[in-house]
Amino acid sequence: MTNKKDEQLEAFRRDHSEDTALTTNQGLKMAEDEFSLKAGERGPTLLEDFHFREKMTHFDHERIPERIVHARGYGAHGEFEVYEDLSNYTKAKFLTDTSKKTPVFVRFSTVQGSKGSNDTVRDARGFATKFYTEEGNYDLVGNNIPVFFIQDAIKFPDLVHAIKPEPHNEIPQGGTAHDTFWDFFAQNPESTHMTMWTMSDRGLPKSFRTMEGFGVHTFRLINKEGKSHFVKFHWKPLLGTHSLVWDEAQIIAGKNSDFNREDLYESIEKGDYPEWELGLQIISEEDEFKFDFDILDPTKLWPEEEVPVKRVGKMTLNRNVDNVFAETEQVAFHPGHLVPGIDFSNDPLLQGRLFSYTDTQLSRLGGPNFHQIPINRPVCPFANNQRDGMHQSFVHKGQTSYHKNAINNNNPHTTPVEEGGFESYHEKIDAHKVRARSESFKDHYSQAKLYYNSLTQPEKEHLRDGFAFELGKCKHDFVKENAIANINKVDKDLATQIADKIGVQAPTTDEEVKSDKKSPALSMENTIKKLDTLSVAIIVTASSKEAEIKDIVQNLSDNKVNFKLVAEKAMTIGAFKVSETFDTVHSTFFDGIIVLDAKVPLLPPAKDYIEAANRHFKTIGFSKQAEAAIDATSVKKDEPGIIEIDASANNYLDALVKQRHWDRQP
Ligand code: HDD
Repeated sequence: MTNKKDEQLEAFRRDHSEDTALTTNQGLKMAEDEFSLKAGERGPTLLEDFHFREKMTHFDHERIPERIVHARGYGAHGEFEVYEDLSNYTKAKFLTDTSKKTPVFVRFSTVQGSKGSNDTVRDARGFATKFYTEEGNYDLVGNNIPVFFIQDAIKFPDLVHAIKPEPHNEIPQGGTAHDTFWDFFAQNPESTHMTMWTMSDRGLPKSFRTMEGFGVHTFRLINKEGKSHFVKFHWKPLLGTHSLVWDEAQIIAGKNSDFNREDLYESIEKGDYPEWELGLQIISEEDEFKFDFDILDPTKLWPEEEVPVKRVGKMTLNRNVDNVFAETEQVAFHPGHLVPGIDFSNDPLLQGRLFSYTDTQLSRLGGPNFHQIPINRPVCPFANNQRDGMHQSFVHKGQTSYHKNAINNNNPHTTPVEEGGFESYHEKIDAHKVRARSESFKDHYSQAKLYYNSLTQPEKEHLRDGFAFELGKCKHDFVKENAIANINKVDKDLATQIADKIGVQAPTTDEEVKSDKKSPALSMENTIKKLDTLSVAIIVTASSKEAEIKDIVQNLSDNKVNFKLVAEKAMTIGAFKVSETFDTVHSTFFDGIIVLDAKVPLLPPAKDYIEAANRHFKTIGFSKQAEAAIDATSVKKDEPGIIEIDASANNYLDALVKQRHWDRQP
């Protein structure tokens, strides 16, 4: 695969695999790189050792500040193609020309934790996409949750101070199980809706590949005639939206803190390219006030049943980075990176973001020329009169660096709108300056209730347990009580169940939203379920038969199911090399397990494999001769998803595709 971005990056790649002399940064070939220059073999190091000083100075400055939020992230390159010409809505070329493949770079992230935190924490996930279009970079800087905690960007520092580890002890890392978050939640009820999402299974994505993405804000699409439509952007994963369960997420956090990034990296290396469809929800200007929520309020979603999602294109991630620091760490996203045909709405959260993203790069990437870092460069020409600054890497020729000028024929010049120059949407504004929240932004509970109503019973229970875990860890009873009082405004039964679990007074007042309204699209039970790239651990022993393994793995492969053979220790069984062991992987890493030998549970970690798979509602297969293995555990053979497999495991695949057997829930 090569595309314009790939070609551009090629000019910056350095490959030292060929015969390469080690030099200083000035190009001086060095004869020695192991020993500093000393006064005598056993003497002190000399100040004149420029090679030592240069090497050490560079090393001392290798780290840059991590992102203030979304510090832990992982990225990949890919392409986007639009299915149909959307020029009725927008003049953005990457959304109108179906023959174009637009290079993209995507960075997924957790929000709360630091760069070294765990992948499988309970949190929202960032989903930031940079489209390198021929009209400039367009960034869609979204999350895996369609709404946000706050309505006005001026509260972002407060939110982040509350959500991050507490300042006096820097605890907790990666989650929200602490007083300041729940104090914020109770005192700032606009955060209720998003918190319902983060406490639910949505806060525990199984894979970046099985996450939805949302632009969150309402944006505008503008067509050639200057007509505007309101739009919300969605990414719909073609593998469906799937999550971990909490116990599983916690085990994985200990056994593989890189679980999500490894999954993304390896699936791209294998050629199992992750894919998402771009979805648009469109509301015409005339319909702006037709809804029972304000479309400018970022704590509100547009129910898909009321405003359908039109799938307009596909993004495929097909190339891992060459260097994580150079690309993933230095990539700088900004919701204000626009192309003609897309514009902002007056969502006050979006408006404030437009300041913050450039500002943060100045300290993170060390100055105003971060757009020149290879990963950030547009693939189209870019020129203006901005000059100098830290890390300037261009040599601008000529006498002029101002607009307008006659000396250089007024170059670089502006471009008329008809020829592709950007102009902001001509929105009419007639208003008083105020610091205020619009009346239309004041309902914080109806959509929190809509979300809760839309979940299945197991999903509701997971949500309750999420609250109980995170809130239960607070030290102050009044913080817990205030939070329960806030949840009570969504659903009294939910608040009562959580209060019972965390040992505070159940609510006595009846303040909940009275509504049965549901949006089926919000439940992950209604997502796509397919076998593609699911993974299975086949647990074998030295007495397992090659022939038996062969039929099963053939069928799994034919159905695009990944598998690993796992045993007590590394071994070979006929043509099969078993390199994974109970030490190196765990059943939590797989979507299902198959047991092929009655002796398996006699091996202590293996019994845990089977029982963990059972309590995580996964599909467990066993061969006739391994029946006794299941009998030796607490797994009940007559429960859903516990399958005595036929010769090629077809019946196992029928169960595996369901992914979880919630009806096993106690
Ligand atoms: Fe933000 C990073 C997503 C509100 C200020 N944000 C950041 C990233 C994502 C989001 C995905 C990581 C980008 C990357 O991978 O480099 N942020 C969101 C979404 C929001 C949101 C979906 C609400 C709809 N953010 C938001 C507000 C502000 C910020 C209201 C401040 C006014 N966000 C930042 C930031 C970050 C950032 C501090 C940290 C690193 C960076 O920008 O580049 O400026």
